[in-house]
Amino acid sequence: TPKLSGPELLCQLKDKVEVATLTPDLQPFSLLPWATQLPPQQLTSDLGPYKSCAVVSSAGSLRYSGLGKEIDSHEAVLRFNAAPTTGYEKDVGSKTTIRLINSQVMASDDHRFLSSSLYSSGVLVAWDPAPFSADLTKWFNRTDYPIFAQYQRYRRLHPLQPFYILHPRFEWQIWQRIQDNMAEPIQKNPPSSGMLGTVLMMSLCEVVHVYEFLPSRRKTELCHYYQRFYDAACTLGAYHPLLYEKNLVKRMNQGSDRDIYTNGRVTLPGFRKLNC
Ligand code: NCC
Repeated sequence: TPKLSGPELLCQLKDKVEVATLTPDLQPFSLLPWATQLPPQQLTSDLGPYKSCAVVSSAGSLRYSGLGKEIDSHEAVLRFNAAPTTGYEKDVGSKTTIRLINSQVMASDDHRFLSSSLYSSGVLVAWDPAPFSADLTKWFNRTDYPIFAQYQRYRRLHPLQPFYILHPRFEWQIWQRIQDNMAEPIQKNPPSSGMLGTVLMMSLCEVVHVYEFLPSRRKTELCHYYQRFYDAACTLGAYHPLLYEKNLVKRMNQGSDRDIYTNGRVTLPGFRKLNC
């Protein structure tokens, strides 16, 4: 396979990946009473367009970064899973426009998803590692974690907070972009939340800044900026094809290598701004 340039990769991503969310009209959900809890419109028609956006990875290297002010200066900020802002404002800011969560966070007792105030600000977007086919009925019958039961409970407790579920097609379309641009076969697991969130924001924003997804000089084995837990696999990947995701993002980066090294910052154009 020929190695595509950064602009070619960006156009491929724009053309072949669609940020789709579940709507009440989709089968098998349309047959279930709770389908009316799903947002009637696509996320991309409800949110944005935003001028400048920040995607804040949860990496340990954000600790002592002092990037908080810069992150909050963006019009919209996306965070992941259980990543807090309280107590870490100096390094990660305090604004949360969108929180992207995996189904494990929704289902596990330690995260107290239904009761913690961590999840109550901004727009929630959830995803679950679906079977490769992205067939909705197959997925519905075999979700990785009980995403739908938890979704219904959360909606009943917080009926006014916008809450979307990503269509599994989205995760596998991105996976395919990663695979098609790598010489070797990659593991058939969906991309990390970091990669999904980055592409999500590219579809809503004119420009996207991703923080500490490509590690800076602060690179550390500390897994998350908010936890005393060390594991190099958090940065390099194990289940997720994280190293391949990072390789792709590095190739698409329009900022300088120095920006990565000193600030852990990558700059990506929004899809709307691209001339393909
Ligand atoms: O760790 P996690 O992700 O919540 O981090 C969010 C995204 O930030 C990027 N990251 C994180 C740490 C690090 N050192 N370097 C990074 O680049 C990654 O892009 C990551 O996706 C996930 O992708 O949803 C993940 O979730 C956790 C876990 O489920 C949640 O944190 C809740 O506890 C997964 N960990 C486990 O399953 C043990 C992780 O593999 C991926």
